[in-house]
Amino acid sequence: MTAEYKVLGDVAVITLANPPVNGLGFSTRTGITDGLSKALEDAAVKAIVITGAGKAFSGGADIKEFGTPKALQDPNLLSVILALEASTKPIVAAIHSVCMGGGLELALGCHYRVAAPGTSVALPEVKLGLLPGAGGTQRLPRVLGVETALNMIVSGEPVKSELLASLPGQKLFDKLAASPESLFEEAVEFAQSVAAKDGELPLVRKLPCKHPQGDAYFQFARNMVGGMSKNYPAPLKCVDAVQAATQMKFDDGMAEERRLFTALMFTPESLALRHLFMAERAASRIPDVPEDTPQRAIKSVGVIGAGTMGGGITMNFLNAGIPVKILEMKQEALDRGIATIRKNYEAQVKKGKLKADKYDQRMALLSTTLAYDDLKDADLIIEAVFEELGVKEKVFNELDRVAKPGAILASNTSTLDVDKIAAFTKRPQDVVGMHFFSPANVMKLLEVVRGKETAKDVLATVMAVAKKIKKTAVVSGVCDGFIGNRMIEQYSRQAGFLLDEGATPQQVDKAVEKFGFAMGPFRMGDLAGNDIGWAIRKRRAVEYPDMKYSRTADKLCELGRYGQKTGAGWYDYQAGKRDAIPSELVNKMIEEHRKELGITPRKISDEEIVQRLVYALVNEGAHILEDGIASKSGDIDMVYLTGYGFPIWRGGPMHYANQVGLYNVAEAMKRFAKNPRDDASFWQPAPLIRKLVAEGKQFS
Ligand code: T1G
Repeated sequence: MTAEYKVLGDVAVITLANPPVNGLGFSTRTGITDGLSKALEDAAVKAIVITGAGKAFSGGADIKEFGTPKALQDPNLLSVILALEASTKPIVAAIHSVCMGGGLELALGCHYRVAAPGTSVALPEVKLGLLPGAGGTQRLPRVLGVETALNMIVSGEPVKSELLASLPGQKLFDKLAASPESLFEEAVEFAQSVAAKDGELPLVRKLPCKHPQGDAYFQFARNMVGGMSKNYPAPLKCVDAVQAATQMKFDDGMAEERRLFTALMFTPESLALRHLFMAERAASRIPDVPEDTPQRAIKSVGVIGAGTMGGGITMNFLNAGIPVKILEMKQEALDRGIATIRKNYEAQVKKGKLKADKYDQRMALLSTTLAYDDLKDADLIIEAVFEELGVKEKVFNELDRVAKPGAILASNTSTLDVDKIAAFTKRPQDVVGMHFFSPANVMKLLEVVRGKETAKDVLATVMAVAKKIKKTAVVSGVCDGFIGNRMIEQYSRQAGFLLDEGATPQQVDKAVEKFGFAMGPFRMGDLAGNDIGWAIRKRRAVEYPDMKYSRTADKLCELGRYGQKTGAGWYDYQAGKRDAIPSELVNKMIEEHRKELGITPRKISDEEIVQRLVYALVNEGAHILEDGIASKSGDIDMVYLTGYGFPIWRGGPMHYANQVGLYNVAEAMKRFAKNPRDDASFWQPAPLIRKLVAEGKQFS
């Protein structure tokens, strides 16, 4: 069992011991009820303390158990909490570090709660598309008040224990320990003090739960969360559950919470969010790199290039407290780069997102140079220079000359071959790709591109650095476009073919934005710059002459319509505005082009638009798995979610394909392959998809 029992004098101690975060899985729940029985049977025991070993009191129900029989196996969490409430001896929860979800619900079933300062307290179930399902919606309002509790439940965000303990009239914490170090001792003393008390033991369930404005408040709350909830139901159900706490007897409120929770458990949105919770953490695990691989110390970073990417990359490290030296060839380039970094920080200070002293601290970590030799002590050097192999060669020749042995040499390239770049040095084992996404200080995604000689400790180090700078790092092998850009290539091709066949840019964009993408392909092109895709297509036309494309995008660029930066792209824009206005000129150009191709435009459904764009991602993603470029389908989902605006409540392209059913996806692909205007060879379902369909399996 993963809960330990011991007796200290007249106090029994039950310690949750299920690393890493004391998830309340079956073995832990059994350990708690076993310990409780022993304590109740032991006459010498006058009081009980429940605490958590390691880095958490408890991170909640064991998410890994969800959907398995164990999750409901008795003693289930509800029955454990009822047993705590029914105890005839006082139970004190000694809470430290992390007290979340079912962990907080467990503590609310205790008679008393003593917390260490600095403890993160949350009911984050809504982030999993759920709501607290073990009494959190019924008990938390009783100890914190309806509004504070509802805010915590609907946001899922953690609040520090000392802030909650300071709220007037709060009954969540009976005592705030002086420090995390003294928590346990103070909790034991507190238990001894209440053991001596006569009278009924306090139960949260018996506290009143009302809101003075009643229904009017909850209507207001529904309006507030309505926006968040248009794509997934959980936030509004949270409001329903808390309102039930103010209108029903406790046990009826609990039954209502259970009904609402159970209904959410198997919604596609919750399945998607739980998949992503696991996929995000699994992405940091590289199959052939043991988790205990020693890492290189990264105490200082060099960045080459003070342009948009170099500046953004630099900010990530400054934000994490890591000193950065930026190298440029000319002083004015350095001055421009530093000015941009300052402007970004000053904007954050102005918005109240960054304290002025923190801004100063970060800028104090920044230095500049015009000489490669000044990078000789850097532990990690990242180049963000012009995307041209010849330029990279010069940079890496210099780095090979000046960098200290063991320094990690990283390229921010988004399309070039990392193996070729590594070959510009005598230390290919120290070379890796770190592909940041623009704006590099904002976008969470980092593609870590491993060359065939990249050392395992270099990978382990870069993955740890990524976590430190708050990036979602995904390892990619070396191929054209790595994972994300290789997939968006197929997505963009389909978008072009759809125009040739009869759709308009606004119809395609609206269809995918209704599906949930942050931005459709054409609005995205206008934002990022249509000339970027144009340059890539020109390069690819040489490398892959038989790759079929629609010519519309090229024709657009030949008109100089690169997008917002030229004031016109797929859409028209009014000066200084970013609102995309459907362009008569462009739609005429598309019609003319159809005539040149001899195509009679046809009406294309939104469903076909979404399927051709999303399944193009899925088919290419399957090839990426077959080629070993990505090691797991969850990695591909993380890339597309954090780098390309795939709707989070759909779990990523590969998870979405699983939910649609790979058989149905394959059948759609076969239909698209029959379309003479399309690319029949591309639409052959990838061998991996055919294999999974034949075996009745899914992407794992
Ligand atoms: N269950 C199982 N494993 C969990 C877990 C959980 N609740 N929380 C974390 N882990 C694993 C995680 O997968 C990873 O392991 C390792 O712990 C470290 O995680 C009935 C239904 C607690 C703040 O949503 O927010 O209770 O994958 O890298 O940065 O109402 O984990 O690497 O092997 O995130 O220090 C509600 C989710 C559950 C909390 C720690 N609870 N966890 O952050 O470490 S539903 C949550 C977190 C519930 C009840 C309902 C964070 C953390 P591995 P990590 P961290």
